[in-house]
Amino acid sequence: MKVSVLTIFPGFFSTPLETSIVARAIDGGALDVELVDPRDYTADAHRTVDDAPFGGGAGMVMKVEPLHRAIAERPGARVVVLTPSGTPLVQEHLDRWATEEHLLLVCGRYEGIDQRVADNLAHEEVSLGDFVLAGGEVAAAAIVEGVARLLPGVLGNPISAETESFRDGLLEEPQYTRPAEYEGWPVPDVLLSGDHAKIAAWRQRQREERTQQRRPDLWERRAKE
Ligand code: JD2
Repeated sequence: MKVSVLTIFPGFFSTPLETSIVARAIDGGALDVELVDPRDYTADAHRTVDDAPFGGGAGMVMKVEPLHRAIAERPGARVVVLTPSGTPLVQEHLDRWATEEHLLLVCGRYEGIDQRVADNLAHEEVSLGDFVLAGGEVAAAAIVEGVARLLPGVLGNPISAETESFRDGLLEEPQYTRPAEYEGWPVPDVLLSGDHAKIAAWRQRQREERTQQRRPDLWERRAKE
């Protein structure tokens, strides 16, 4: 699949695109990432992408024209605007976008993007969560990575509905590796017992306890059984 990222900071994506899973997805041909700078779609000598907000107020707003031109040049793409006012991002978004031929992520800066972009040019507005960033780039990088790992052939073995975290609405169990004791901090005895039924039961109990304690919202809506 192709992912186009509209950003005035294309350099922000250098390391994320050259690292680990995303780099492998690109090298293997499963993923093509195109960085698009809205400044290349401006018509004035200063390559202006922002302007003062109508109605007054602090800061600047991303202009509609450069974003419109950049989006219009990529017809057929699923257009997603990153904004703190969007629907909170969940795994189902990534599952769906990983099946698209072309995803277009629109990153704002300043105080945000002229609302006419989302209202007339985009399919959805999403947020990374209830905290404030300085722009959409971190969210776009998170989406690229989350989608890349779902593409066929990118991970060693396919992600199954049974094993993937969040699919059944429970958090993952804790993981440990050698040494069995470090600085007096032991690995839970059960994991060294070799009793696979007992280990599976312990892991399930850990997942349930963690979810109840940390994510009461998930616990109430978990997949029962
Ligand atoms: C963004 C800004 C509005 C204050 C474009 C922030 C985000 N989970 C998330 N938190 N913040 C963002 C985000 C996304 C895009 C922009 N800003 C700065 N906008 C009020 C600060 C500008 C996501 N996704």
